Amino acid sequence: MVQLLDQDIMTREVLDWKGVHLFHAAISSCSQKARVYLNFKGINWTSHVVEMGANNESYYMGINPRGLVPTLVHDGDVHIESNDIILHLEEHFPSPPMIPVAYRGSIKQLLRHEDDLHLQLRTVTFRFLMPPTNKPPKSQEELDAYASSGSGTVLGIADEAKAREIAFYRWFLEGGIPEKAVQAAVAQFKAEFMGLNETLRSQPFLLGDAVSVLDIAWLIYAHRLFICGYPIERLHPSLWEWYQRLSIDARFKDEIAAPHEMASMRERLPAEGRYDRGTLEDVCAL
Ligand SMILES: N[C@@H](CCC(=O)N[C@@H](CS)C(=O)NCC(=O)O)C(=O)O
Repeated sequence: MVQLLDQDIMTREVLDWKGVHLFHAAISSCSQKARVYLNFKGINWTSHVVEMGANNESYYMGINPRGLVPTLVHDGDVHIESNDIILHLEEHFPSPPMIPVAYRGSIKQLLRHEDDLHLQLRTVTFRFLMPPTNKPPKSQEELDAYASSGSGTVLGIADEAKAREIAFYRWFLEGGIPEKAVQAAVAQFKAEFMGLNETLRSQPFLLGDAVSVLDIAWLIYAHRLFICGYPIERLHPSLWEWYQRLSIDARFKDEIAAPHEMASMRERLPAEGRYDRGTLEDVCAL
């Protein structure tokens, strides 16, 4: 669990907050995951929307030293990392349970495996979904400011996650995301999706007969890949059936479809020129 220590937090006002507060952004996949989970649990929470850009300003960097969303403030304790946020809430709000008893020992590892692909998800997103622009998403000056803002520590230790973030955004200052990185990311998702598809051939949900936190986590990824142009239906029919079944459930639908800019994106991509350098299927030879 990543519950920050006092010394990690510079925006001190949150330490006095009572109840469940979530800092999140509409189109952020990790925020979607946390919101879907909150919907399933029926937990009352206070929303703090973080506009992209404001996540690197000093107020938010003082709450989350990585400058990433989501962040949970629960009765004055600050938790980062979407999967850890979910696991923390599951401990405090056990009903209805969203981790089958048989998986209580392994769920952390299963979720970590999903989170390990987060930068790959962002790679595919920036390549196929973001509006075309010649301006890098973050300038060198912005990256320098990011490097030195916030406490710089997580759990009291100098945080290495920032370096990964900076390396990702430096790609855009050096000519864009390398095509090889896009292809490698999609290949990793394909391998994962093949495994999930196999599981879903014999059971309705990833951990058995009931929806679990693992379904939430992977559905968000499957949705993002789908709107980027990944052919789930053609390559992974059981995964597609699961995705179709779950994504019409209001607890998912309201979070993954609500932001209009995302909802209609798959349809708008060709007209916006996103496919001028090839569709995901072309680029990744799927
Ligand atoms: N492993 C982290 C990843 C968090 C993350 O990368 N969040 C993205 C949105 S999904 C973000 O805040 N991006 C802002 C940025 O790149 O500046 C988690 O699960 O919470």
